[in-house]
Amino acid sequence: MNNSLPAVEIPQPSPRSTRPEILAAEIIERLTYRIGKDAKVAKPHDWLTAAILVVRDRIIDRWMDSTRRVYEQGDKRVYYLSLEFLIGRLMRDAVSNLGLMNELRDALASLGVDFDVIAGLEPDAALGNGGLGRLAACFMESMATVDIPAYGYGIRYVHGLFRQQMADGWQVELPETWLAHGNPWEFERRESSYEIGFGGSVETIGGYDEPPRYVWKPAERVIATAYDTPVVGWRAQRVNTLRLWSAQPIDPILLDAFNAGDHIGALRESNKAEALTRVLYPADANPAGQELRLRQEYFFSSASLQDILRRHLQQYPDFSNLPDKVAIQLNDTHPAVSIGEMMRLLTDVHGLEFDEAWEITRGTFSYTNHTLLPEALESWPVPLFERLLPRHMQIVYAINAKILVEARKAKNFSDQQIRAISLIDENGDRRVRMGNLAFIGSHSINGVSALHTDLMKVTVFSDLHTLYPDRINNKTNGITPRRWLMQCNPALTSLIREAIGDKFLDDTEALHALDAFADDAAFQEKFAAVKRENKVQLAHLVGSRMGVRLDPSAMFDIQIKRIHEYKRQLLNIVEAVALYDQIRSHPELDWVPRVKLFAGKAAPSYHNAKLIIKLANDVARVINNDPAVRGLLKVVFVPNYNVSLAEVMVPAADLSEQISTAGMEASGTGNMKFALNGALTIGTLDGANVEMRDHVGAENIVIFGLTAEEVAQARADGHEPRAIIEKSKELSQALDAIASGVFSPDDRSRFTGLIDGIYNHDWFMLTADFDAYAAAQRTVDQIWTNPKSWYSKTIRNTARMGWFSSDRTIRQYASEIWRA
Ligand code: T68
Repeated sequence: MNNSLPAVEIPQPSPRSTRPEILAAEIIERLTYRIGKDAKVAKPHDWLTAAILVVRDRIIDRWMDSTRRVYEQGDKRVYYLSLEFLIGRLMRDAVSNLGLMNELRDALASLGVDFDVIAGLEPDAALGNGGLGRLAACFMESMATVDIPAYGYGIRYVHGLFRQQMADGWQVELPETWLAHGNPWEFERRESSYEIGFGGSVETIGGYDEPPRYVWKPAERVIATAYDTPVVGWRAQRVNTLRLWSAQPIDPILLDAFNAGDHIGALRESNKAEALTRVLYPADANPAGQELRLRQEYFFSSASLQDILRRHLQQYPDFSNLPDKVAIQLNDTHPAVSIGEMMRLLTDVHGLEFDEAWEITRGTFSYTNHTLLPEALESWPVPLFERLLPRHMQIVYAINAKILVEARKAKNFSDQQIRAISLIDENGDRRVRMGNLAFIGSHSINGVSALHTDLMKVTVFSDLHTLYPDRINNKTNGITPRRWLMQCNPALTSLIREAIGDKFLDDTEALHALDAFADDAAFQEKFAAVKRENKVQLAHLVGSRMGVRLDPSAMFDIQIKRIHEYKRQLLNIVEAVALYDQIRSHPELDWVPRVKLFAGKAAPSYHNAKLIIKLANDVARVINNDPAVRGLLKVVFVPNYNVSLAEVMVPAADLSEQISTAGMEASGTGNMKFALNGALTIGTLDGANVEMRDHVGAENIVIFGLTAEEVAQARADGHEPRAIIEKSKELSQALDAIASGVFSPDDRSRFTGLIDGIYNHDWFMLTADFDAYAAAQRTVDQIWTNPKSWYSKTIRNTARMGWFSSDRTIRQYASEIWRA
């Protein structure tokens, strides 16, 4: 605001009407004047864009109002820094949260347009790999819902997570192009641009009788430009901002080079800058060790930090109150370099003393850990870090010196403990440990389920936990009930409203009232009818996409998530093979008809995960073509898993597979989505499954297998898979069938290596859990054959899952970490 301008009366725009006639008129207006199309020739995509523009206008008033309110009230702002936001489609979410669904449907219908058809054309914003990115999206919606002034910061990848195609049962990755038709939700903010440096050197100024000052002279610079997307909370109480950064060159074209005839060279800088935000790294559980990834991490951290500090100085004279007015949450270590960047900006740019800057930094940052897998902990080679970020390297050394002295003095740490907490890993190549940096630079470090948090304290962060015993805390994950119940399962939502009224729409824990209906025969029947209709819809999708016919009266048994050995899709497939064998040997028995559905993407470089996809498809081909098991067993791998596919599969599941090796899945969130939508869970005591059992009751979930403690013990004692396999006839037959090529007659040794891994080390304890898993599946069959019992349990799941709303999670972050 320029305060020297004369005060003029700015006419306020009138609030937008929500009457269908007005909405329809505005849609035509947008179609004509914004898109430049006549209604007679408009394509479905044009209608979608026009409808989004009309919806967007209904958001803007509230957006500005929310922004104004924080400023006027001097509220604390929360910044959620995440390299991933796995959003999916926005249309249904926005319209539903605005309470405009019926009005917009009617408006479009009056124009001869079907809402569901155009909503289905919206591409998924797939700016994330899996659970971590989806959690960030659920949190954004919940922060707006529970009225927390929050900004999400991330990268506007031009290409989100790859499209997965199957070629002869193998995963093939194709580029994803969500921006191809433009993105009507976003606002480009040219004025919010920052310079980001890389490389170069550091100059030291002064240092004799005054403290030295450091000036970083980067060798390369790019511009970060902001794109803002409004995020609407439930009932549109508040609208927050998701700010995604895009990289641009400082000089779009080197004219000298161009004029000298070097047409390609003239664009080199420009291409290099734009490459920075071109594509999402598709590796989920193992960090991508490449330079471009570190550049992405720093680029987005620096832009976000500069933006945050600028906003603070607009409102306050200095940074002394930063921890009272700003909370920055790091979504895993991917943005951890922000801690170094904050220190650099506060000391080198704004002139604070190191110690003062450190207090402010630690008071402002908090960090969420999402994995204990040692191979997934990020670390960067010192030479790379130093070359790209020379000033940050110095800052890392300075922080390290300070902390190590503290640890030796205050806690009398041994050399071994000092080595464990150091920011530099000195075993082998020297590397910067991003987990330790995030921990040391934060006042709060949280895990994402009770079990995961307990394990953090005794594994990865045991020595840091000894040094700072008050920092680690738990925030069990949650899911937004708007997307994962109300929008994806409207029929169930209506049924619940009929039964218990509307309270649960605003307070998911009010679902508890459904408990009273769990054994009500009439309610069970309606609940079953809703499930069946959802299964019919999924069967349609599978039929039209894959040409496979599914029988909706069979049990739909679903495992959908990233493909990873620790998630044990292989356990599920091996059990399917064993079951297939059993059915063939005993056709006279009363088998429960099952459809086993899988979906999920594998990291492109993860060989075994890709082999598991191929195995699922090979097994599916053999089983689905065998008349001996027709009507009893089917296996389907649905390609290209994404948020929109999950929205169809989750409501259609009878059985939810949550079968990771205990101690390895930090939380899981798919487990929560299924149970909320009335599926029974078969699972291990891992991640949030443990707390789900506590909430739904042990009699309403099927738990099997080793506990985390038993897994650790078995590994320590020397787990002997071969001995276990020899004792289990079903398991050894199934493994032999796979290894010998029964499912891969075209290449009999295709799976030999995969199965050898199980015989030789079986790190993921498939053999240890197999018999218990198979027995648990037969328990599931037993329950299924008694529909009364089945629906009594599944209704209780829906009734008791309210606690797993991300609104609850966010309230806990707000009161215990952010103090916002
Ligand atoms: C997941 N982590 C956890 N990581 O596996 C899951 N990693 O248990 C948990 O529920 C979820 O986080 C939310 O807390 C991930 O999804 C990644 O996607 C990832 C991405 C890049 C690098 C490393």
